[in-house]
Amino acid sequence: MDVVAIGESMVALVNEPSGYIRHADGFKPFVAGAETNTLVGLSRLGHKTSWISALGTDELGEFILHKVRAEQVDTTSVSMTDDRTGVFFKQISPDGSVDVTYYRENSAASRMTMNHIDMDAINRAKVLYLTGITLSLSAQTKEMLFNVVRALDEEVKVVFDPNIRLKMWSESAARATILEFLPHVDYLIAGKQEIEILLGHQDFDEAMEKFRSLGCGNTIIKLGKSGALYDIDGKRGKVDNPKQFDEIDPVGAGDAFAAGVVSGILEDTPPREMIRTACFLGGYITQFVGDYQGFPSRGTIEAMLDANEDEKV
Ligand code: KDG
Repeated sequence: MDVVAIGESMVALVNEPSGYIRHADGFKPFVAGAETNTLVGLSRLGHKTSWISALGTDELGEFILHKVRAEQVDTTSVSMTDDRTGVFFKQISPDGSVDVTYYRENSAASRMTMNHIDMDAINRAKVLYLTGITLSLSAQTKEMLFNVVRALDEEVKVVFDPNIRLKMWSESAARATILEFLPHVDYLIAGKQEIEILLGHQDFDEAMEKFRSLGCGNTIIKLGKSGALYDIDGKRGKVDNPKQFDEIDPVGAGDAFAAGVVSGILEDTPPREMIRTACFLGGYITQFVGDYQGFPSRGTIEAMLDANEDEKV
């Protein structure tokens, strides 16, 4: 396996027409989960991916399983349990902002423990992809994730996106837990607001130093429409977004960006090129409703990046 990820996926119900849910005529179901979004992207790029999670033995769980499997993500490590599958409503408000309402407390995934984890399978992968969402689900999933990274072989690279969801935990709880987790991380991918939450400032050079001193050797900081900064293998730089896209649904952008980074790690892509592709993917995906539905094929990415390079010449 190239990449294994552990995390919760839920059914997202998105109102139609878009706007306030109070005026909805119906809801369309989508699979949503930061880790599966990234795995689907990686799978569409041709990498071998596997997802570890728990779902309820219910129709929502089956819905998720069918969709994720259809994307060639291996689901043999997904446990079907007696708890419920999580669900949430996602409203794309008239001003374009996104509002989510979760119904995920005591969900099947929030009750995962080390009993759901096959460490041998994880240790055979090249990359383990994790997000802070799993640290925030419950005390039990937090303990599980710390145990996983402690039992991990050194050769497996941990890529981590804090994905701080303030509906899940407070800033102080997120800060304390994530800073404790970082020594186990090889590549941190964080947004600028997350740097502020973690360190109380947005001095990005200082942030990179700090993360390195904590034991996390590589940092990527996402700057939204302004591109991204990186400190990878001792090389630092800034990449502008190769293209600006018309945004319809921003959710999933960070997960597509992460797919670009993980794919670059797997293919040994030089840092600047890796981050340029990640920025492209993060922007591209926002043109489509749904977290991963619009994720492009490798051919589309290469053609658009090449065309863009030509325009600049
Ligand atoms: O990154 C997108 C995810 O945030 C979304 O799909 C839902 O996983 C989710 C969460 O926990 O918010």
